[in-house]
Amino acid sequence: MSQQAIDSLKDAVVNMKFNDSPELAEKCKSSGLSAVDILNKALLPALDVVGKLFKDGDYFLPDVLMSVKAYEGAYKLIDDELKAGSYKARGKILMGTVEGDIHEIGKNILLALCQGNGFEVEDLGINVSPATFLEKAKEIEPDIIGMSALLTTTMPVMQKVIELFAENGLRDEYKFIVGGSPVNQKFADQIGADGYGEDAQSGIELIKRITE
Ligand code: B12
Repeated sequence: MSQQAIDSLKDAVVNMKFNDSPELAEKCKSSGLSAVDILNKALLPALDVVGKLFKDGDYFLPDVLMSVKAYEGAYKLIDDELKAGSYKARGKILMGTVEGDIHEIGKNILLALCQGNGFEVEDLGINVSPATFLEKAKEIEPDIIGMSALLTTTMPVMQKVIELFAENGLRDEYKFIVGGSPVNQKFADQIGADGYGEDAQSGIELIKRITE
């Protein structure tokens, strides 16, 4: 029964059935599965499949967004239980799209994966200034600060963020990771970032490596 519920929920997320996913998550719960099980056995493997379909060109952006919507609808139902402490957070991630840039889809997918993997997430949103990164980091003391940029013109802001932390004597308090389609490992090295992720999957693997 519970395996069937898991399979149906996973199928709903992979196949973008966002109207069905909340009810299917509810069914998983009533069949006795814990939030952690629902996350690890259905939602995460589903996002994994979606990520691969996108990478292989079988899914396009609207497909990914609808799958993420299906994921979010189900995730909402287990969020409280996860946050209640039955699942110890693996680390805290502060993330935002840098100043001048309003692209957020990739960042949001990575954040969904972070949440799904049990990380605590603080999303600064889009168009985030270096000062805001600094202010929020001081307040919540994250393990990792993630920055996203989709424009070649906004990539340099990532360096400004790291420099501002350095000027305030806080560079080594945090690990900085960067991503977004124009960003690459070489650029990450140039600006002194601690890591680069090509896509959400490699992003989450990087985050796990850093926090392990
Ligand atoms: C959707 C989109 C928009 C939407 C954004 C909507 C939204 N809510 O995000 C809208 C229409 C608003 C938009 C606006 C603009 N856009 Co636009 N946009 C795109 C488009 C088509 C898709 C971007 C996207 O979401 N990709 C899908 C996601 C899943 O991929 P991703 O963002 O790369 O993220 C993945 C990885 O990079 C990584 N990742 C991302 N962030 C991070 C962070 C970390 C820490 C890690 C580890 C990993 C990671 O993981 C993600 C998941 O796998 C791209 C073209 C393209 N094919 O990329 C152009 C594109 C990025 N846009 C472009 C441009 C020029 C603009 C505009 C300037 C257009 C204009 N003249 O107004 C404005 C800019 C506004 C601004 N100030 O930001 C150019 C950029 C060119 C350049 N090299 O600078 C592109 C490349 C289109 C093009 N070929 O010309 N855009």
